[in-house]
Amino acid sequence: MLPEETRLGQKFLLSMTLYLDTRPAGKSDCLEKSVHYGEVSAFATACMKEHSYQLIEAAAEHLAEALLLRYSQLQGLTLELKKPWAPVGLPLETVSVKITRFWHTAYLGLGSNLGDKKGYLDQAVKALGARPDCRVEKLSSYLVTKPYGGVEQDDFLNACLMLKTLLSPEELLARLHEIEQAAHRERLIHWGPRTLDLDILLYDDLILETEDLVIPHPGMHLRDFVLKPLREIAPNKRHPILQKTVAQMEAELG
Ligand code: PH2
Ligand code: MG
Ligand code: MG
Repeated sequence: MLPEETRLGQKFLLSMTLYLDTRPAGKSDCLEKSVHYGEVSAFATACMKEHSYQLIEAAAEHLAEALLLRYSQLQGLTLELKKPWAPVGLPLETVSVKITRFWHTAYLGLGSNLGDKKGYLDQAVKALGARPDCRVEKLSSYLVTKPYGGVEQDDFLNACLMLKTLLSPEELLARLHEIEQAAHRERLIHWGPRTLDLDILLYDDLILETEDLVIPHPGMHLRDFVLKPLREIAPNKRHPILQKTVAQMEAELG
């Protein structure tokens, strides 16, 4: 934050724990099946030298993301960034931040019942995969479904997808809203016709209730238009509260 800190540059001490499956490299004795720690160290050093930040929080966050994007075998990492001789006027050796960041798995529901329905779903899938922090891993077929919930309206086209993401649930929700807005989604009638609706169904095994976001999606186990496409891509995924698999929930709905 201090002008002379950015002008002179800073020394940092970096410590990392990388999480990946070491078994393939362990069995084959083949470096390509693991992550080269020398390369990682050089990459982290270059990344730290290339960028300048106000905060060690920002430096750590950016470095963690750069590493997770660069090394596809990494499932996650813990990174501690220590700054020696911080100008606090006390005999502190270091100040530091220590963060843990992982790839997460989210299941999303997609729906459209206005205009070019298939076009809107295609556009959403493309937009979700457009940034490096989200990867669409599986996509169900598109199913024509009858409107659920009592509002008289056109049939829906629904689908589900599996997403690998570095985004937090709140960030993912904001990203979904951006994509809905780009599809000219207008929130006129509650549960009424929409060009594009994107819902977070599941996020890892997380149970979350905030004012803006409830995970698992509270109605998912009651909706055929969610469970049918979801069963195509994740029949054995278990609902973290109901403790039932997607296939079980669908069978019980009848
Ligand atoms: N979405 C709703 C309300 N009703 N019905 C179907 N068939 N498909 C939907 O995606 C859907 C619905 C509110 O999001
Ligand atoms: Mg919905
Ligand atoms: Mg919605």
